[in-house]
Amino acid sequence: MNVVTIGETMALFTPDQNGLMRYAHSYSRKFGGAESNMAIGLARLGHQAGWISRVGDDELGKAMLHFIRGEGVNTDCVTFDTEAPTGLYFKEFRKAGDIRVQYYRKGSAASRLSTADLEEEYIKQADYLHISGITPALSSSCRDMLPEAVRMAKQHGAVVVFDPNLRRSLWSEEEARRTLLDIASQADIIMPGIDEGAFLFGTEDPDELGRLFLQQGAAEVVLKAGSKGTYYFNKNGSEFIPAFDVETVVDPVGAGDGFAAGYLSGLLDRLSPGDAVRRGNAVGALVTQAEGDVEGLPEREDVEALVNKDSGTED
Ligand code: KDG
Repeated sequence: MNVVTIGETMALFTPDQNGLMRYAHSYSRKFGGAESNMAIGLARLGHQAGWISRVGDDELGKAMLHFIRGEGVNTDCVTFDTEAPTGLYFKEFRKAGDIRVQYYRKGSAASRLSTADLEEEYIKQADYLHISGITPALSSSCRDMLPEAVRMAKQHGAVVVFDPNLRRSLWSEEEARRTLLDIASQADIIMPGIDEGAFLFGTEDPDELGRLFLQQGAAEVVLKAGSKGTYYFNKNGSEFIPAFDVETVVDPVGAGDGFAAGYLSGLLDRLSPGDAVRRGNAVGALVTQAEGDVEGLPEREDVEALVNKDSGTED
């Protein structure tokens, strides 16, 4: 397995018409969750990804598992929880550029994930363990689980990749800051957005943030500046890789997960850090071109076409 990830995926409902959701009568049902979005992105690029989670023992949980497995992600460590439902989330498109997310996930099956869900034999197969800052916000058992997953991964030589994915609605600022900084100190690669860096360290200056995250313990810092591009830092220096121009953004949700998939795909293919970031930027940009968290995740040839259009070559 190239990458193993852990986290909650929810059934995602999007009203079939734009505007205030209170007027919506019909919805499209999709699925979304930062970690499985990333895993699907990797699978679509031809890599082997595994996802650890719990889903409700209900129709949505079953459909979700079929969907994610059908996308080529290994789900051997996903279990059905008979005592809690699959979490839900709604994505309301009020008007262009105004998208709001509403969760119904408290007490969900995945919020009951705990160290008991971690199989060392499974995690041991991974070259990379990918975790996000959403998981510790779900419950105390989820919060306790992550350090144990990190321990298992490190013990077997896997690289720990952390995407802070700050979700303010899930916890208090103080708890979020403390926990995310703690996990950041255990990660080998950290992939925050500038806004998340600002939340954690009180500055939006990219160089300052790069320095602070390196100081915090990461060997590589990949700092996402949205439609501008991405900064990369390691102990040898830094580089800025501009974003790709895309047509109108249809749906930006999931672009960061696409970025993570593209970046990890680049590392797995042994690209230079700059080229891996470029691939991440390309995948992130393509995700924004389709509605849904995973529907825009590209196949390898689409990523290469975008990268090559801009630079002439990729590898
Ligand atoms: O990054 C996209 C995620 O925000 C979305 O899939 C839902 O996992 C999700 C979350 O917790 O917000």
